[in-house]
Amino acid sequence: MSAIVLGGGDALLIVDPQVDFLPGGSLGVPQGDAVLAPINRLIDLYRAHALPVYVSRDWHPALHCSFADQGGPWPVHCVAGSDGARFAKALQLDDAVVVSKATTVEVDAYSAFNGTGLADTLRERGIRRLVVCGLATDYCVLNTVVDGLAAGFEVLLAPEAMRAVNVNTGDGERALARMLDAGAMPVQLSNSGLVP
Ligand code: VGL
Ligand code: ZN
Repeated sequence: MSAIVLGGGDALLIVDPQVDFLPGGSLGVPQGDAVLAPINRLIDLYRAHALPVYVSRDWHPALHCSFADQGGPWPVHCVAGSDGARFAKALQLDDAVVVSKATTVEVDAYSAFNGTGLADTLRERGIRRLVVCGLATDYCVLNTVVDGLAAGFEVLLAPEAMRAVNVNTGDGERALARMLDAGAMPVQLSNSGLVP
């Protein structure tokens, strides 16, 4: 299978690769650390083509409505400025564009497009196609992909570079099926780049 040709309209979007979502973190995703090596390969690939890298981060206020102590579904995680909100140290994100999301106390936002202006930012830069990867498949990746497609972007998915929380068994597989259903295309990393 021949590699997908990357060019001017392409960008990489890494969703929430943060310490709290890694094993040992307050909302640790099972095998979440398995995404780090493939994400670094994606970063290298996009940099080699001089293409931009975007990285979103969950960036909650201390009393966020999604936290269990405020009546929400999740343990406290990714409080803005905290150690748990930092990007995984193993990632080479130096020149990535950072998109902070879910920053308001009273609303949660799983999607990197929700309330961030990301769609306009990407359009202004001529970006038409994204590879999306990161954490977690069944929440922030899913919602980011669905919103990105609805906003008119072509979306490629790198399943090897994402992992699911799986609150219910099978959530990750169902999320993947929904993303493909919505029009995303799965890709794999190979020595020659991205292949369908
Ligand atoms: C996420 C649960 C709560 C995610 C964020 O990044 O997928 N999941 N907040
Ligand atoms: Zn969150």
